Amino acid sequence: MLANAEIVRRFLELKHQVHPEVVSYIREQNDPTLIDRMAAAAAGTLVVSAEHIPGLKKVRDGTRFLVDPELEVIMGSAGTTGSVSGHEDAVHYFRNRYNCLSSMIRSRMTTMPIEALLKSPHRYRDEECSIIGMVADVRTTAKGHRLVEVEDPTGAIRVLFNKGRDESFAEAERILPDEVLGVKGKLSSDGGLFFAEHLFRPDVPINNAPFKSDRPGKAVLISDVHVGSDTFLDEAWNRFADWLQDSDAAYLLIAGDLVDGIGIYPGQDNELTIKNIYEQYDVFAGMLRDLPSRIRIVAAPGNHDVVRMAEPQPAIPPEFTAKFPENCTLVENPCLLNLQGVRVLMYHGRSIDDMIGLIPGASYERPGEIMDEMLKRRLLAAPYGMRTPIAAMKTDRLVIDPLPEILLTGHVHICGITRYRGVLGLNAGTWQAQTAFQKQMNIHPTPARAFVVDLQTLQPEVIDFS
Ligand code: D5M
Ligand code: FE
Ligand code: ZN
Repeated sequence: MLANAEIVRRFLELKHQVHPEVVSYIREQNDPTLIDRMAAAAAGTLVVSAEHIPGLKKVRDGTRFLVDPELEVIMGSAGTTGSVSGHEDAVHYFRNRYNCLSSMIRSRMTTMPIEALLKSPHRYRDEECSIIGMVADVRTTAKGHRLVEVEDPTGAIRVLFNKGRDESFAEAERILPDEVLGVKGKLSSDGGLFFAEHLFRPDVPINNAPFKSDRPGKAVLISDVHVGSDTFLDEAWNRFADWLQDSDAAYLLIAGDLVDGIGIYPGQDNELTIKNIYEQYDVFAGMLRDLPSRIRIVAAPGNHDVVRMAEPQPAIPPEFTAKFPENCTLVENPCLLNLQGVRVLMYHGRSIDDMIGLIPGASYERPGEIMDEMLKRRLLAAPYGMRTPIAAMKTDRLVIDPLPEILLTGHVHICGITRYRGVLGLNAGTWQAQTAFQKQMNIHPTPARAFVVDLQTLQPEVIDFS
């Protein structure tokens, strides 16, 4: 198998730099002839990128239109999430996650059931083979290697990522509980351990081609309004509302934490200007009513809203939204929207807290990197049972499938932009100034900013109302 460094070196000899995603593609294909063919295709350009991969056509997945909707809720319309129940649903839930994500990996590699390795270890010893498993446990050994227990529906095996294997080890350090991985490697001579050589994630296909609307349309994307908090920035919001009056935006998406809520954290009472939850939603409703009625508004809940914490979170129920304007659609968290054919996956982003704690080098200052990690794993939230409560249902709504053109998150109150294999990731900041708690945690919000995305070009713009 070709190593990353070897691939890069051979391109350099041919006077080319090479994009990292091309390196991982060639490594996965394990076809050295690709290097010369691609270098030839890229003659005259310095950097070899995915567009030079022979025979690789940009593809879009799935049908865009049954009819020709302006706004369609593809997944997560109000009332679609079920109640949380028992142990059996957790089994269904993880099986569904495994099935969805393993099939994404299996389309790129030939794998065998873990059971086959366990049953005839002598047969597979010293032979390179591949498995796909969900991470049941992951830890760093005393010697600094990564030891991962992976499970498929047939069995479980311990996988060792040696810290000396530089390239796969950096990824191994980022393995999260309950993500699904493909691993290529060799069985130990006693059959008790699998030595990993390479790690594969479900990932976004390298030839993913985002859909662009064929007619004009702009969407404004925000999050974390926190109405009712004494740090809610009403003047900045008013400037935003004035700006919307004159803008040509057709959609306004709000990714949760619409209000500050009641009893969300200890001592919150002292930081509320509106201490009644109904009143908080009524004031928020009034703010939406003041926006142009031509704008289609979509609002989802976050962890400060009145619905259950466990994700998927239901839409805000009607008893709180009686005063909301008719142009506002209430949806669940997460939800998948279709705006003129452009798909937006909107997720509040609670799992970002968990991922920042688990991924070496991750920071609240750079939420875009976390969105890349979500896309690589094709999961909005990987670990089960940490700070992000997950409602185990028959299907895993936190799997990213189908791929959206835009992934919108919030929660961390810091703006971030990323573009990962054609998917635009936006973390939309907040309308709340730094709270005492955030000051204590050394979190520096970037408040009062809105993203505007042109649906014809998928180019984002940030507008600052602070
Ligand atoms: O979250 C706003 C920001 O504050 C987000 O970055 C997470 C952080 N936060 C919120 N609660 C906690 C706790 N309990 N521990 C650590 N960090 C936290 P919001 O959902 O708006 O409160
Ligand atoms: Fe928030
Ligand atoms: Zn939040």
